[in-house]
Amino acid sequence: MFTAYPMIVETVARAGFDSVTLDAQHGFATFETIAEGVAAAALAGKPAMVRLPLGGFALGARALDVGAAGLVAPMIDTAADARAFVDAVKYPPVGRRSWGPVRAMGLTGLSRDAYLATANDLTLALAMIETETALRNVEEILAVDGLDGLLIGPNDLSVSLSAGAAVDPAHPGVVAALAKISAAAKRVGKPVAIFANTSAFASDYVRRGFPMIALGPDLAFLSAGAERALSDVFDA
Ligand code: 3PY
Ligand code: MG
Repeated sequence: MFTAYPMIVETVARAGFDSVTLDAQHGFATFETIAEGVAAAALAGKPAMVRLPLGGFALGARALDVGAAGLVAPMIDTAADARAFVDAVKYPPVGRRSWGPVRAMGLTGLSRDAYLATANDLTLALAMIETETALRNVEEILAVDGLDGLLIGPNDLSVSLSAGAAVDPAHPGVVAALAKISAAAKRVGKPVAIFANTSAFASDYVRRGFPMIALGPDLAFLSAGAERALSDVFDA
């Protein structure tokens, strides 16, 4: 979600999605609005994920502390990038996450010991694969212990594969990459999610078997609803 205003997060969370993702890379999410957004999603009974800014792993650990259910790290190009991400957001022995999940314990109702024992499994760390370099290194990235899965960014991937010529998630190189990434992830038993710009792309990704699809952004829902409301009045 681009907007991080709690009422909008709650409204989208109530629309039937399994979870919402607050975007601190391109959207307006900050630590304060992540804290509010996680609570707003919880009111709707839904988990909230957070997409981090580039290299913003410290924000990721703080987002988990206030109850985010998972994190999406953009532009992970190498196993070392993935390792740095995991180090910041998973507790030992997997990573080096620092202790302080006061709000997360409140939201989950877990005691300190229970939270420490389960947090690494209960919180998702997903690495975005969205460059030609990441595509080349996808097997090494997937092999990083503690990394739970991948999320494909087809827009950036198309920009990278076309050497900056186009933003086109239907680019043949991107379509070929979907199969390559999915096959590599299947071999190690990790899930692959994907971002869909439109419902048509999302339907295609459902047909291709992606278990998790990030459909959005919320501003597109708002503008589609506004346009339809107007056309229902004047074009009917
Ligand atoms: C991409 O497609 O590049 C994304 O990051 C989706 O948000
Ligand atoms: Mg991207």
